[in-house]
Amino acid sequence: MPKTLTQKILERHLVKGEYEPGNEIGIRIDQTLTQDATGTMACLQFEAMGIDRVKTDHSVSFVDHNTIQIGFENADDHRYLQTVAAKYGIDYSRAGNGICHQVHLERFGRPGTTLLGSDSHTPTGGGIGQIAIGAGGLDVALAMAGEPFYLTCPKVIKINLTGRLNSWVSAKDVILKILGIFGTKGNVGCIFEYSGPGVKTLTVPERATITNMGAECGVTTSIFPSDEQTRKFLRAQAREDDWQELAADSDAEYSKVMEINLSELVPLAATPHSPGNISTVRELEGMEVNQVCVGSCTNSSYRDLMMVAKILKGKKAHPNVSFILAPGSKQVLDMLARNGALADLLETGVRLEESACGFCIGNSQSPQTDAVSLRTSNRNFLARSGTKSANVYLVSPETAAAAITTGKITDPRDLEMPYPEIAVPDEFIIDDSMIIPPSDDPESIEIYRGPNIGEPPSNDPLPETIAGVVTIKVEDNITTDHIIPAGSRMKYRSNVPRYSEFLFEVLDTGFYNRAREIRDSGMHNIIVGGLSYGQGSSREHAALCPMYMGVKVVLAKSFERIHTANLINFGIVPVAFRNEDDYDKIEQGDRLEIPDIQKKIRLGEGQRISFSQAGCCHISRIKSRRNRNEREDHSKNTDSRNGWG
Ligand code: MIC
Ligand code: SF4
Repeated sequence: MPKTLTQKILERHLVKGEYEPGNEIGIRIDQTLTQDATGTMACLQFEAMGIDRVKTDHSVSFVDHNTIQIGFENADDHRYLQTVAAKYGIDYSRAGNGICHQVHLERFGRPGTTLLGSDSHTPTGGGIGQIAIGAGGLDVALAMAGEPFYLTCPKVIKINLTGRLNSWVSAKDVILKILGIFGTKGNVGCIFEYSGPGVKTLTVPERATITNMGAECGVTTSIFPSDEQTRKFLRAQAREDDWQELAADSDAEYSKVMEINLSELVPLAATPHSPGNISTVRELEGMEVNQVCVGSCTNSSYRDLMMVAKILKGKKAHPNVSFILAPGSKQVLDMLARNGALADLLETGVRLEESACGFCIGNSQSPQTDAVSLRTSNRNFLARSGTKSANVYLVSPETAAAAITTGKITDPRDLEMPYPEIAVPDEFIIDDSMIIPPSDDPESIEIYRGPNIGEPPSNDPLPETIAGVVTIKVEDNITTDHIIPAGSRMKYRSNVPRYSEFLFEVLDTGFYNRAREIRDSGMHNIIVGGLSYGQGSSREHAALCPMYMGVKVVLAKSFERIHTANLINFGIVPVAFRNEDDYDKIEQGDRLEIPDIQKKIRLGEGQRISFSQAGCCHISRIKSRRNRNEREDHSKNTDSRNGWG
């Protein structure tokens, strides 16, 4: 029976269930990655399991998100992570060594293995032929403890690549095209598997751009075959021994096939405020630009930064454009420093950030009010840049570079210069000195706990009856950035009570006070959402903080995968409306009762995701707190508490 590449790798790792799309399966995890913003919680959870040493082949703890140290909190977290890594057998990649996905691809990813990461862009590893999946910190902590990772056995969608990219069109345009086709919702439970003659025209870093941003479609992951391009990349990383050839059988069957002719693609952009809003750059050209940010785990490889450096050589950043650059890794920065490209970039007037997530997560370089900001990153959700009024456009490094010199959105095909050719170097500079291996004497390691490290809050058992109030009703496509912002708030990740104060602040600053009052009155908080609730990141704080505030149920039209798992892990029941029109019948402030909830979950036969998807929970409204007229009157009231009390 011919097999897809996904099936081959998953079957080799299967420890529970049968490989059959839609089934719940458990897989063995070979490698894990954590980053600091999700990693402190994951490490606290791992510590609580009382295990001496991680049980994976390889676990790495990266510091890349909270590297701006204003106040003691982030530095305390870094030190905590370093001591945990030393004690429990984890490699520790220090702040400044680079973004977890970029560094993992360069130094650790191995074709044919499984990687679980507490970050939604873990699928970057699919560029090297890994089944690389993003998850919440608790799931990653369990994988570090040797437990299987449970997931819905995915439907495999083949993306058949033909042709070859034209000059000035690059991998970012490929994934933007795919986002334009598949959108950001409705793809839960699928994997994109790349195939076809176009695959061999793409290098590993280009493939990694595509698999990285596949996360925005909501798929479980994306994967490329492992071929001569993969071998070349691994050889240049002095890791050829990690290579193996991997491909789907030529007659494998897929749940769907999508043809993409690379030769037909043109420069594209994702327009505000979703990576799924796709336009051609041509349609946007002429728009004045205030800021251009190059970097992030999507587009900060050697290839991408060399492209920008070569396009800009001898030119200056436009006076109205603030040009920011964050190299993906120390390796990339070393390469640029030694081959002279860094000097070329400095001459343009670039503002250099350290090798880290930087601007991408809004903890630095927030643009001016109403700015147009062009970024090579993967998410342009409302307010994620740190400036709510800013309009962020996601583009390729080529399109970014064009705007840096012209000060306007410019189709890079109009630049009057030959297209720079950037090959994968024969040898990358290998210097792993910022990766600290675990201690040989773990018993001697004392875990450092600064005042910022709190115990993860615990939950009460799920009651038989949920009797609660709809504290907030939100629309479709609510991302975890809406639920709990990152940016300048992220330093409270290890302090759940404090971080919870920022829940939903992008949408409704009254949420926290309402939720606190309802919780303290002994009632449960209920969130009502639309389609694709919980898009975006893997941050479990989008469940952990609501749990702390007494949220017991999220009722939505549909949920995204990682967020569903996080809700369940923290004892919040995700319930899908059986009939989507019921969404319109519920208002903020309504009281709802869900009787026998535990029984209903058991009837779902323990299939945690199918429970919510089946919508098998019957909801009865016991009474509406106000009638519709009162609600309308109330909407004129500016009291942030929304009249509850
Ligand atoms: C993101 O890009 O949104 C993040 C910040 O990397 C998150 C993780 C986090 O919130 O810590 C992600 O993608 O999972
Ligand atoms: Fe970091 Fe941005 Fe990548 Fe998230 S998307 S891991 S914040 S670079």
